[in-house]
Amino acid sequence: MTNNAVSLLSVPFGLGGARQGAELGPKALIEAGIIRHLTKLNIQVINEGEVVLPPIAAASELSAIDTGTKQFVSASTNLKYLDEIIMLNTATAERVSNIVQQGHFPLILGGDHSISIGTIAGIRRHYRNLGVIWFDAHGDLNTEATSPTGNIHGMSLAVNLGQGHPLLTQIQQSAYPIDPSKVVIIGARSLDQGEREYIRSFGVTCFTMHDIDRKGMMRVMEEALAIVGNGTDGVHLSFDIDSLDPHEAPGTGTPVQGGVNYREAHLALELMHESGLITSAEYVEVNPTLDHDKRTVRLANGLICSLLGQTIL
Ligand code: EXY
Ligand code: MN
Ligand code: MN
Ligand code: MN
Repeated sequence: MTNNAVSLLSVPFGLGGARQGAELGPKALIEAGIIRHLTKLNIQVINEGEVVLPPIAAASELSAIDTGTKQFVSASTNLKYLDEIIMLNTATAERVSNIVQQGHFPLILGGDHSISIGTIAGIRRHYRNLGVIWFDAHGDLNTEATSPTGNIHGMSLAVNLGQGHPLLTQIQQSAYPIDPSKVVIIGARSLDQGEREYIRSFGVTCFTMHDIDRKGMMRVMEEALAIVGNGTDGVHLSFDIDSLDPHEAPGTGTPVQGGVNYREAHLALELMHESGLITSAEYVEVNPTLDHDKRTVRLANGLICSLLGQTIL
């Protein structure tokens, strides 16, 4: 990564998740000093401000245009907050695309993981062969047909691979598709049946916690980076803080025990930095209302710094 300039974009949105609070993530990360920390690493940080959800009247208009008939699509589906998520991600894609256009490194602060529908849509307008590293306890590979909850943060990787509700997949219109064989999930330990089937049939690579236990994080990252670096022209990191163990990162809405530990996570991000492959990143699912001692916010800030070149010595 060139690291000349990092454009920091906040997406304070939490309606894609199961509980409130992820919308407070960006503010907490900034208050904990992320801009100061990155500046200390000699990185020029441009604070691009927030993506705000346009008024919902506009959302219903957009849905009406796209469907031709319906006023509110949410009424016709089990997907929660579909109108809001379409609006938010359409706006996010535009903002992220502009950042890439300017040649800056997009660093996006979420927000729940549904925001990656917009971030990756924006990035993909500029990369013909984008690789993706998806750090997560979950697969986020559900669709309307397989989701046990209707929460769209559990569907965002599927949407990015072209699967799911047409009003979500159309946000990527005019962008290059992502090849599932260039997508690597790391840290998974909670996969629904439909997600397992998707991983097998579409050739997504998934390093589960079992693989991390057996091979160690070092080897997992070497294999992951070899996959996403092969024949791609950019690699996006989508980092869900719930990939970490809840002891290390309690401040998240869908914690799953048995996760990545503090040093494994730092090692992974240090290796991503060393690889020079990462061209954009987002950090999502930090929920400050569940983070009573600010442990998760501090850890997330440290993990951003590791990705962008901070070393111990
Ligand atoms: N698989 C479950 C669902 O689809 O509802 C849980 C998804 C949680 C998604 C989190 C953010 O990564
Ligand atoms: Mn996720
Ligand atoms: Mn997750
Ligand atoms: Mn989780």
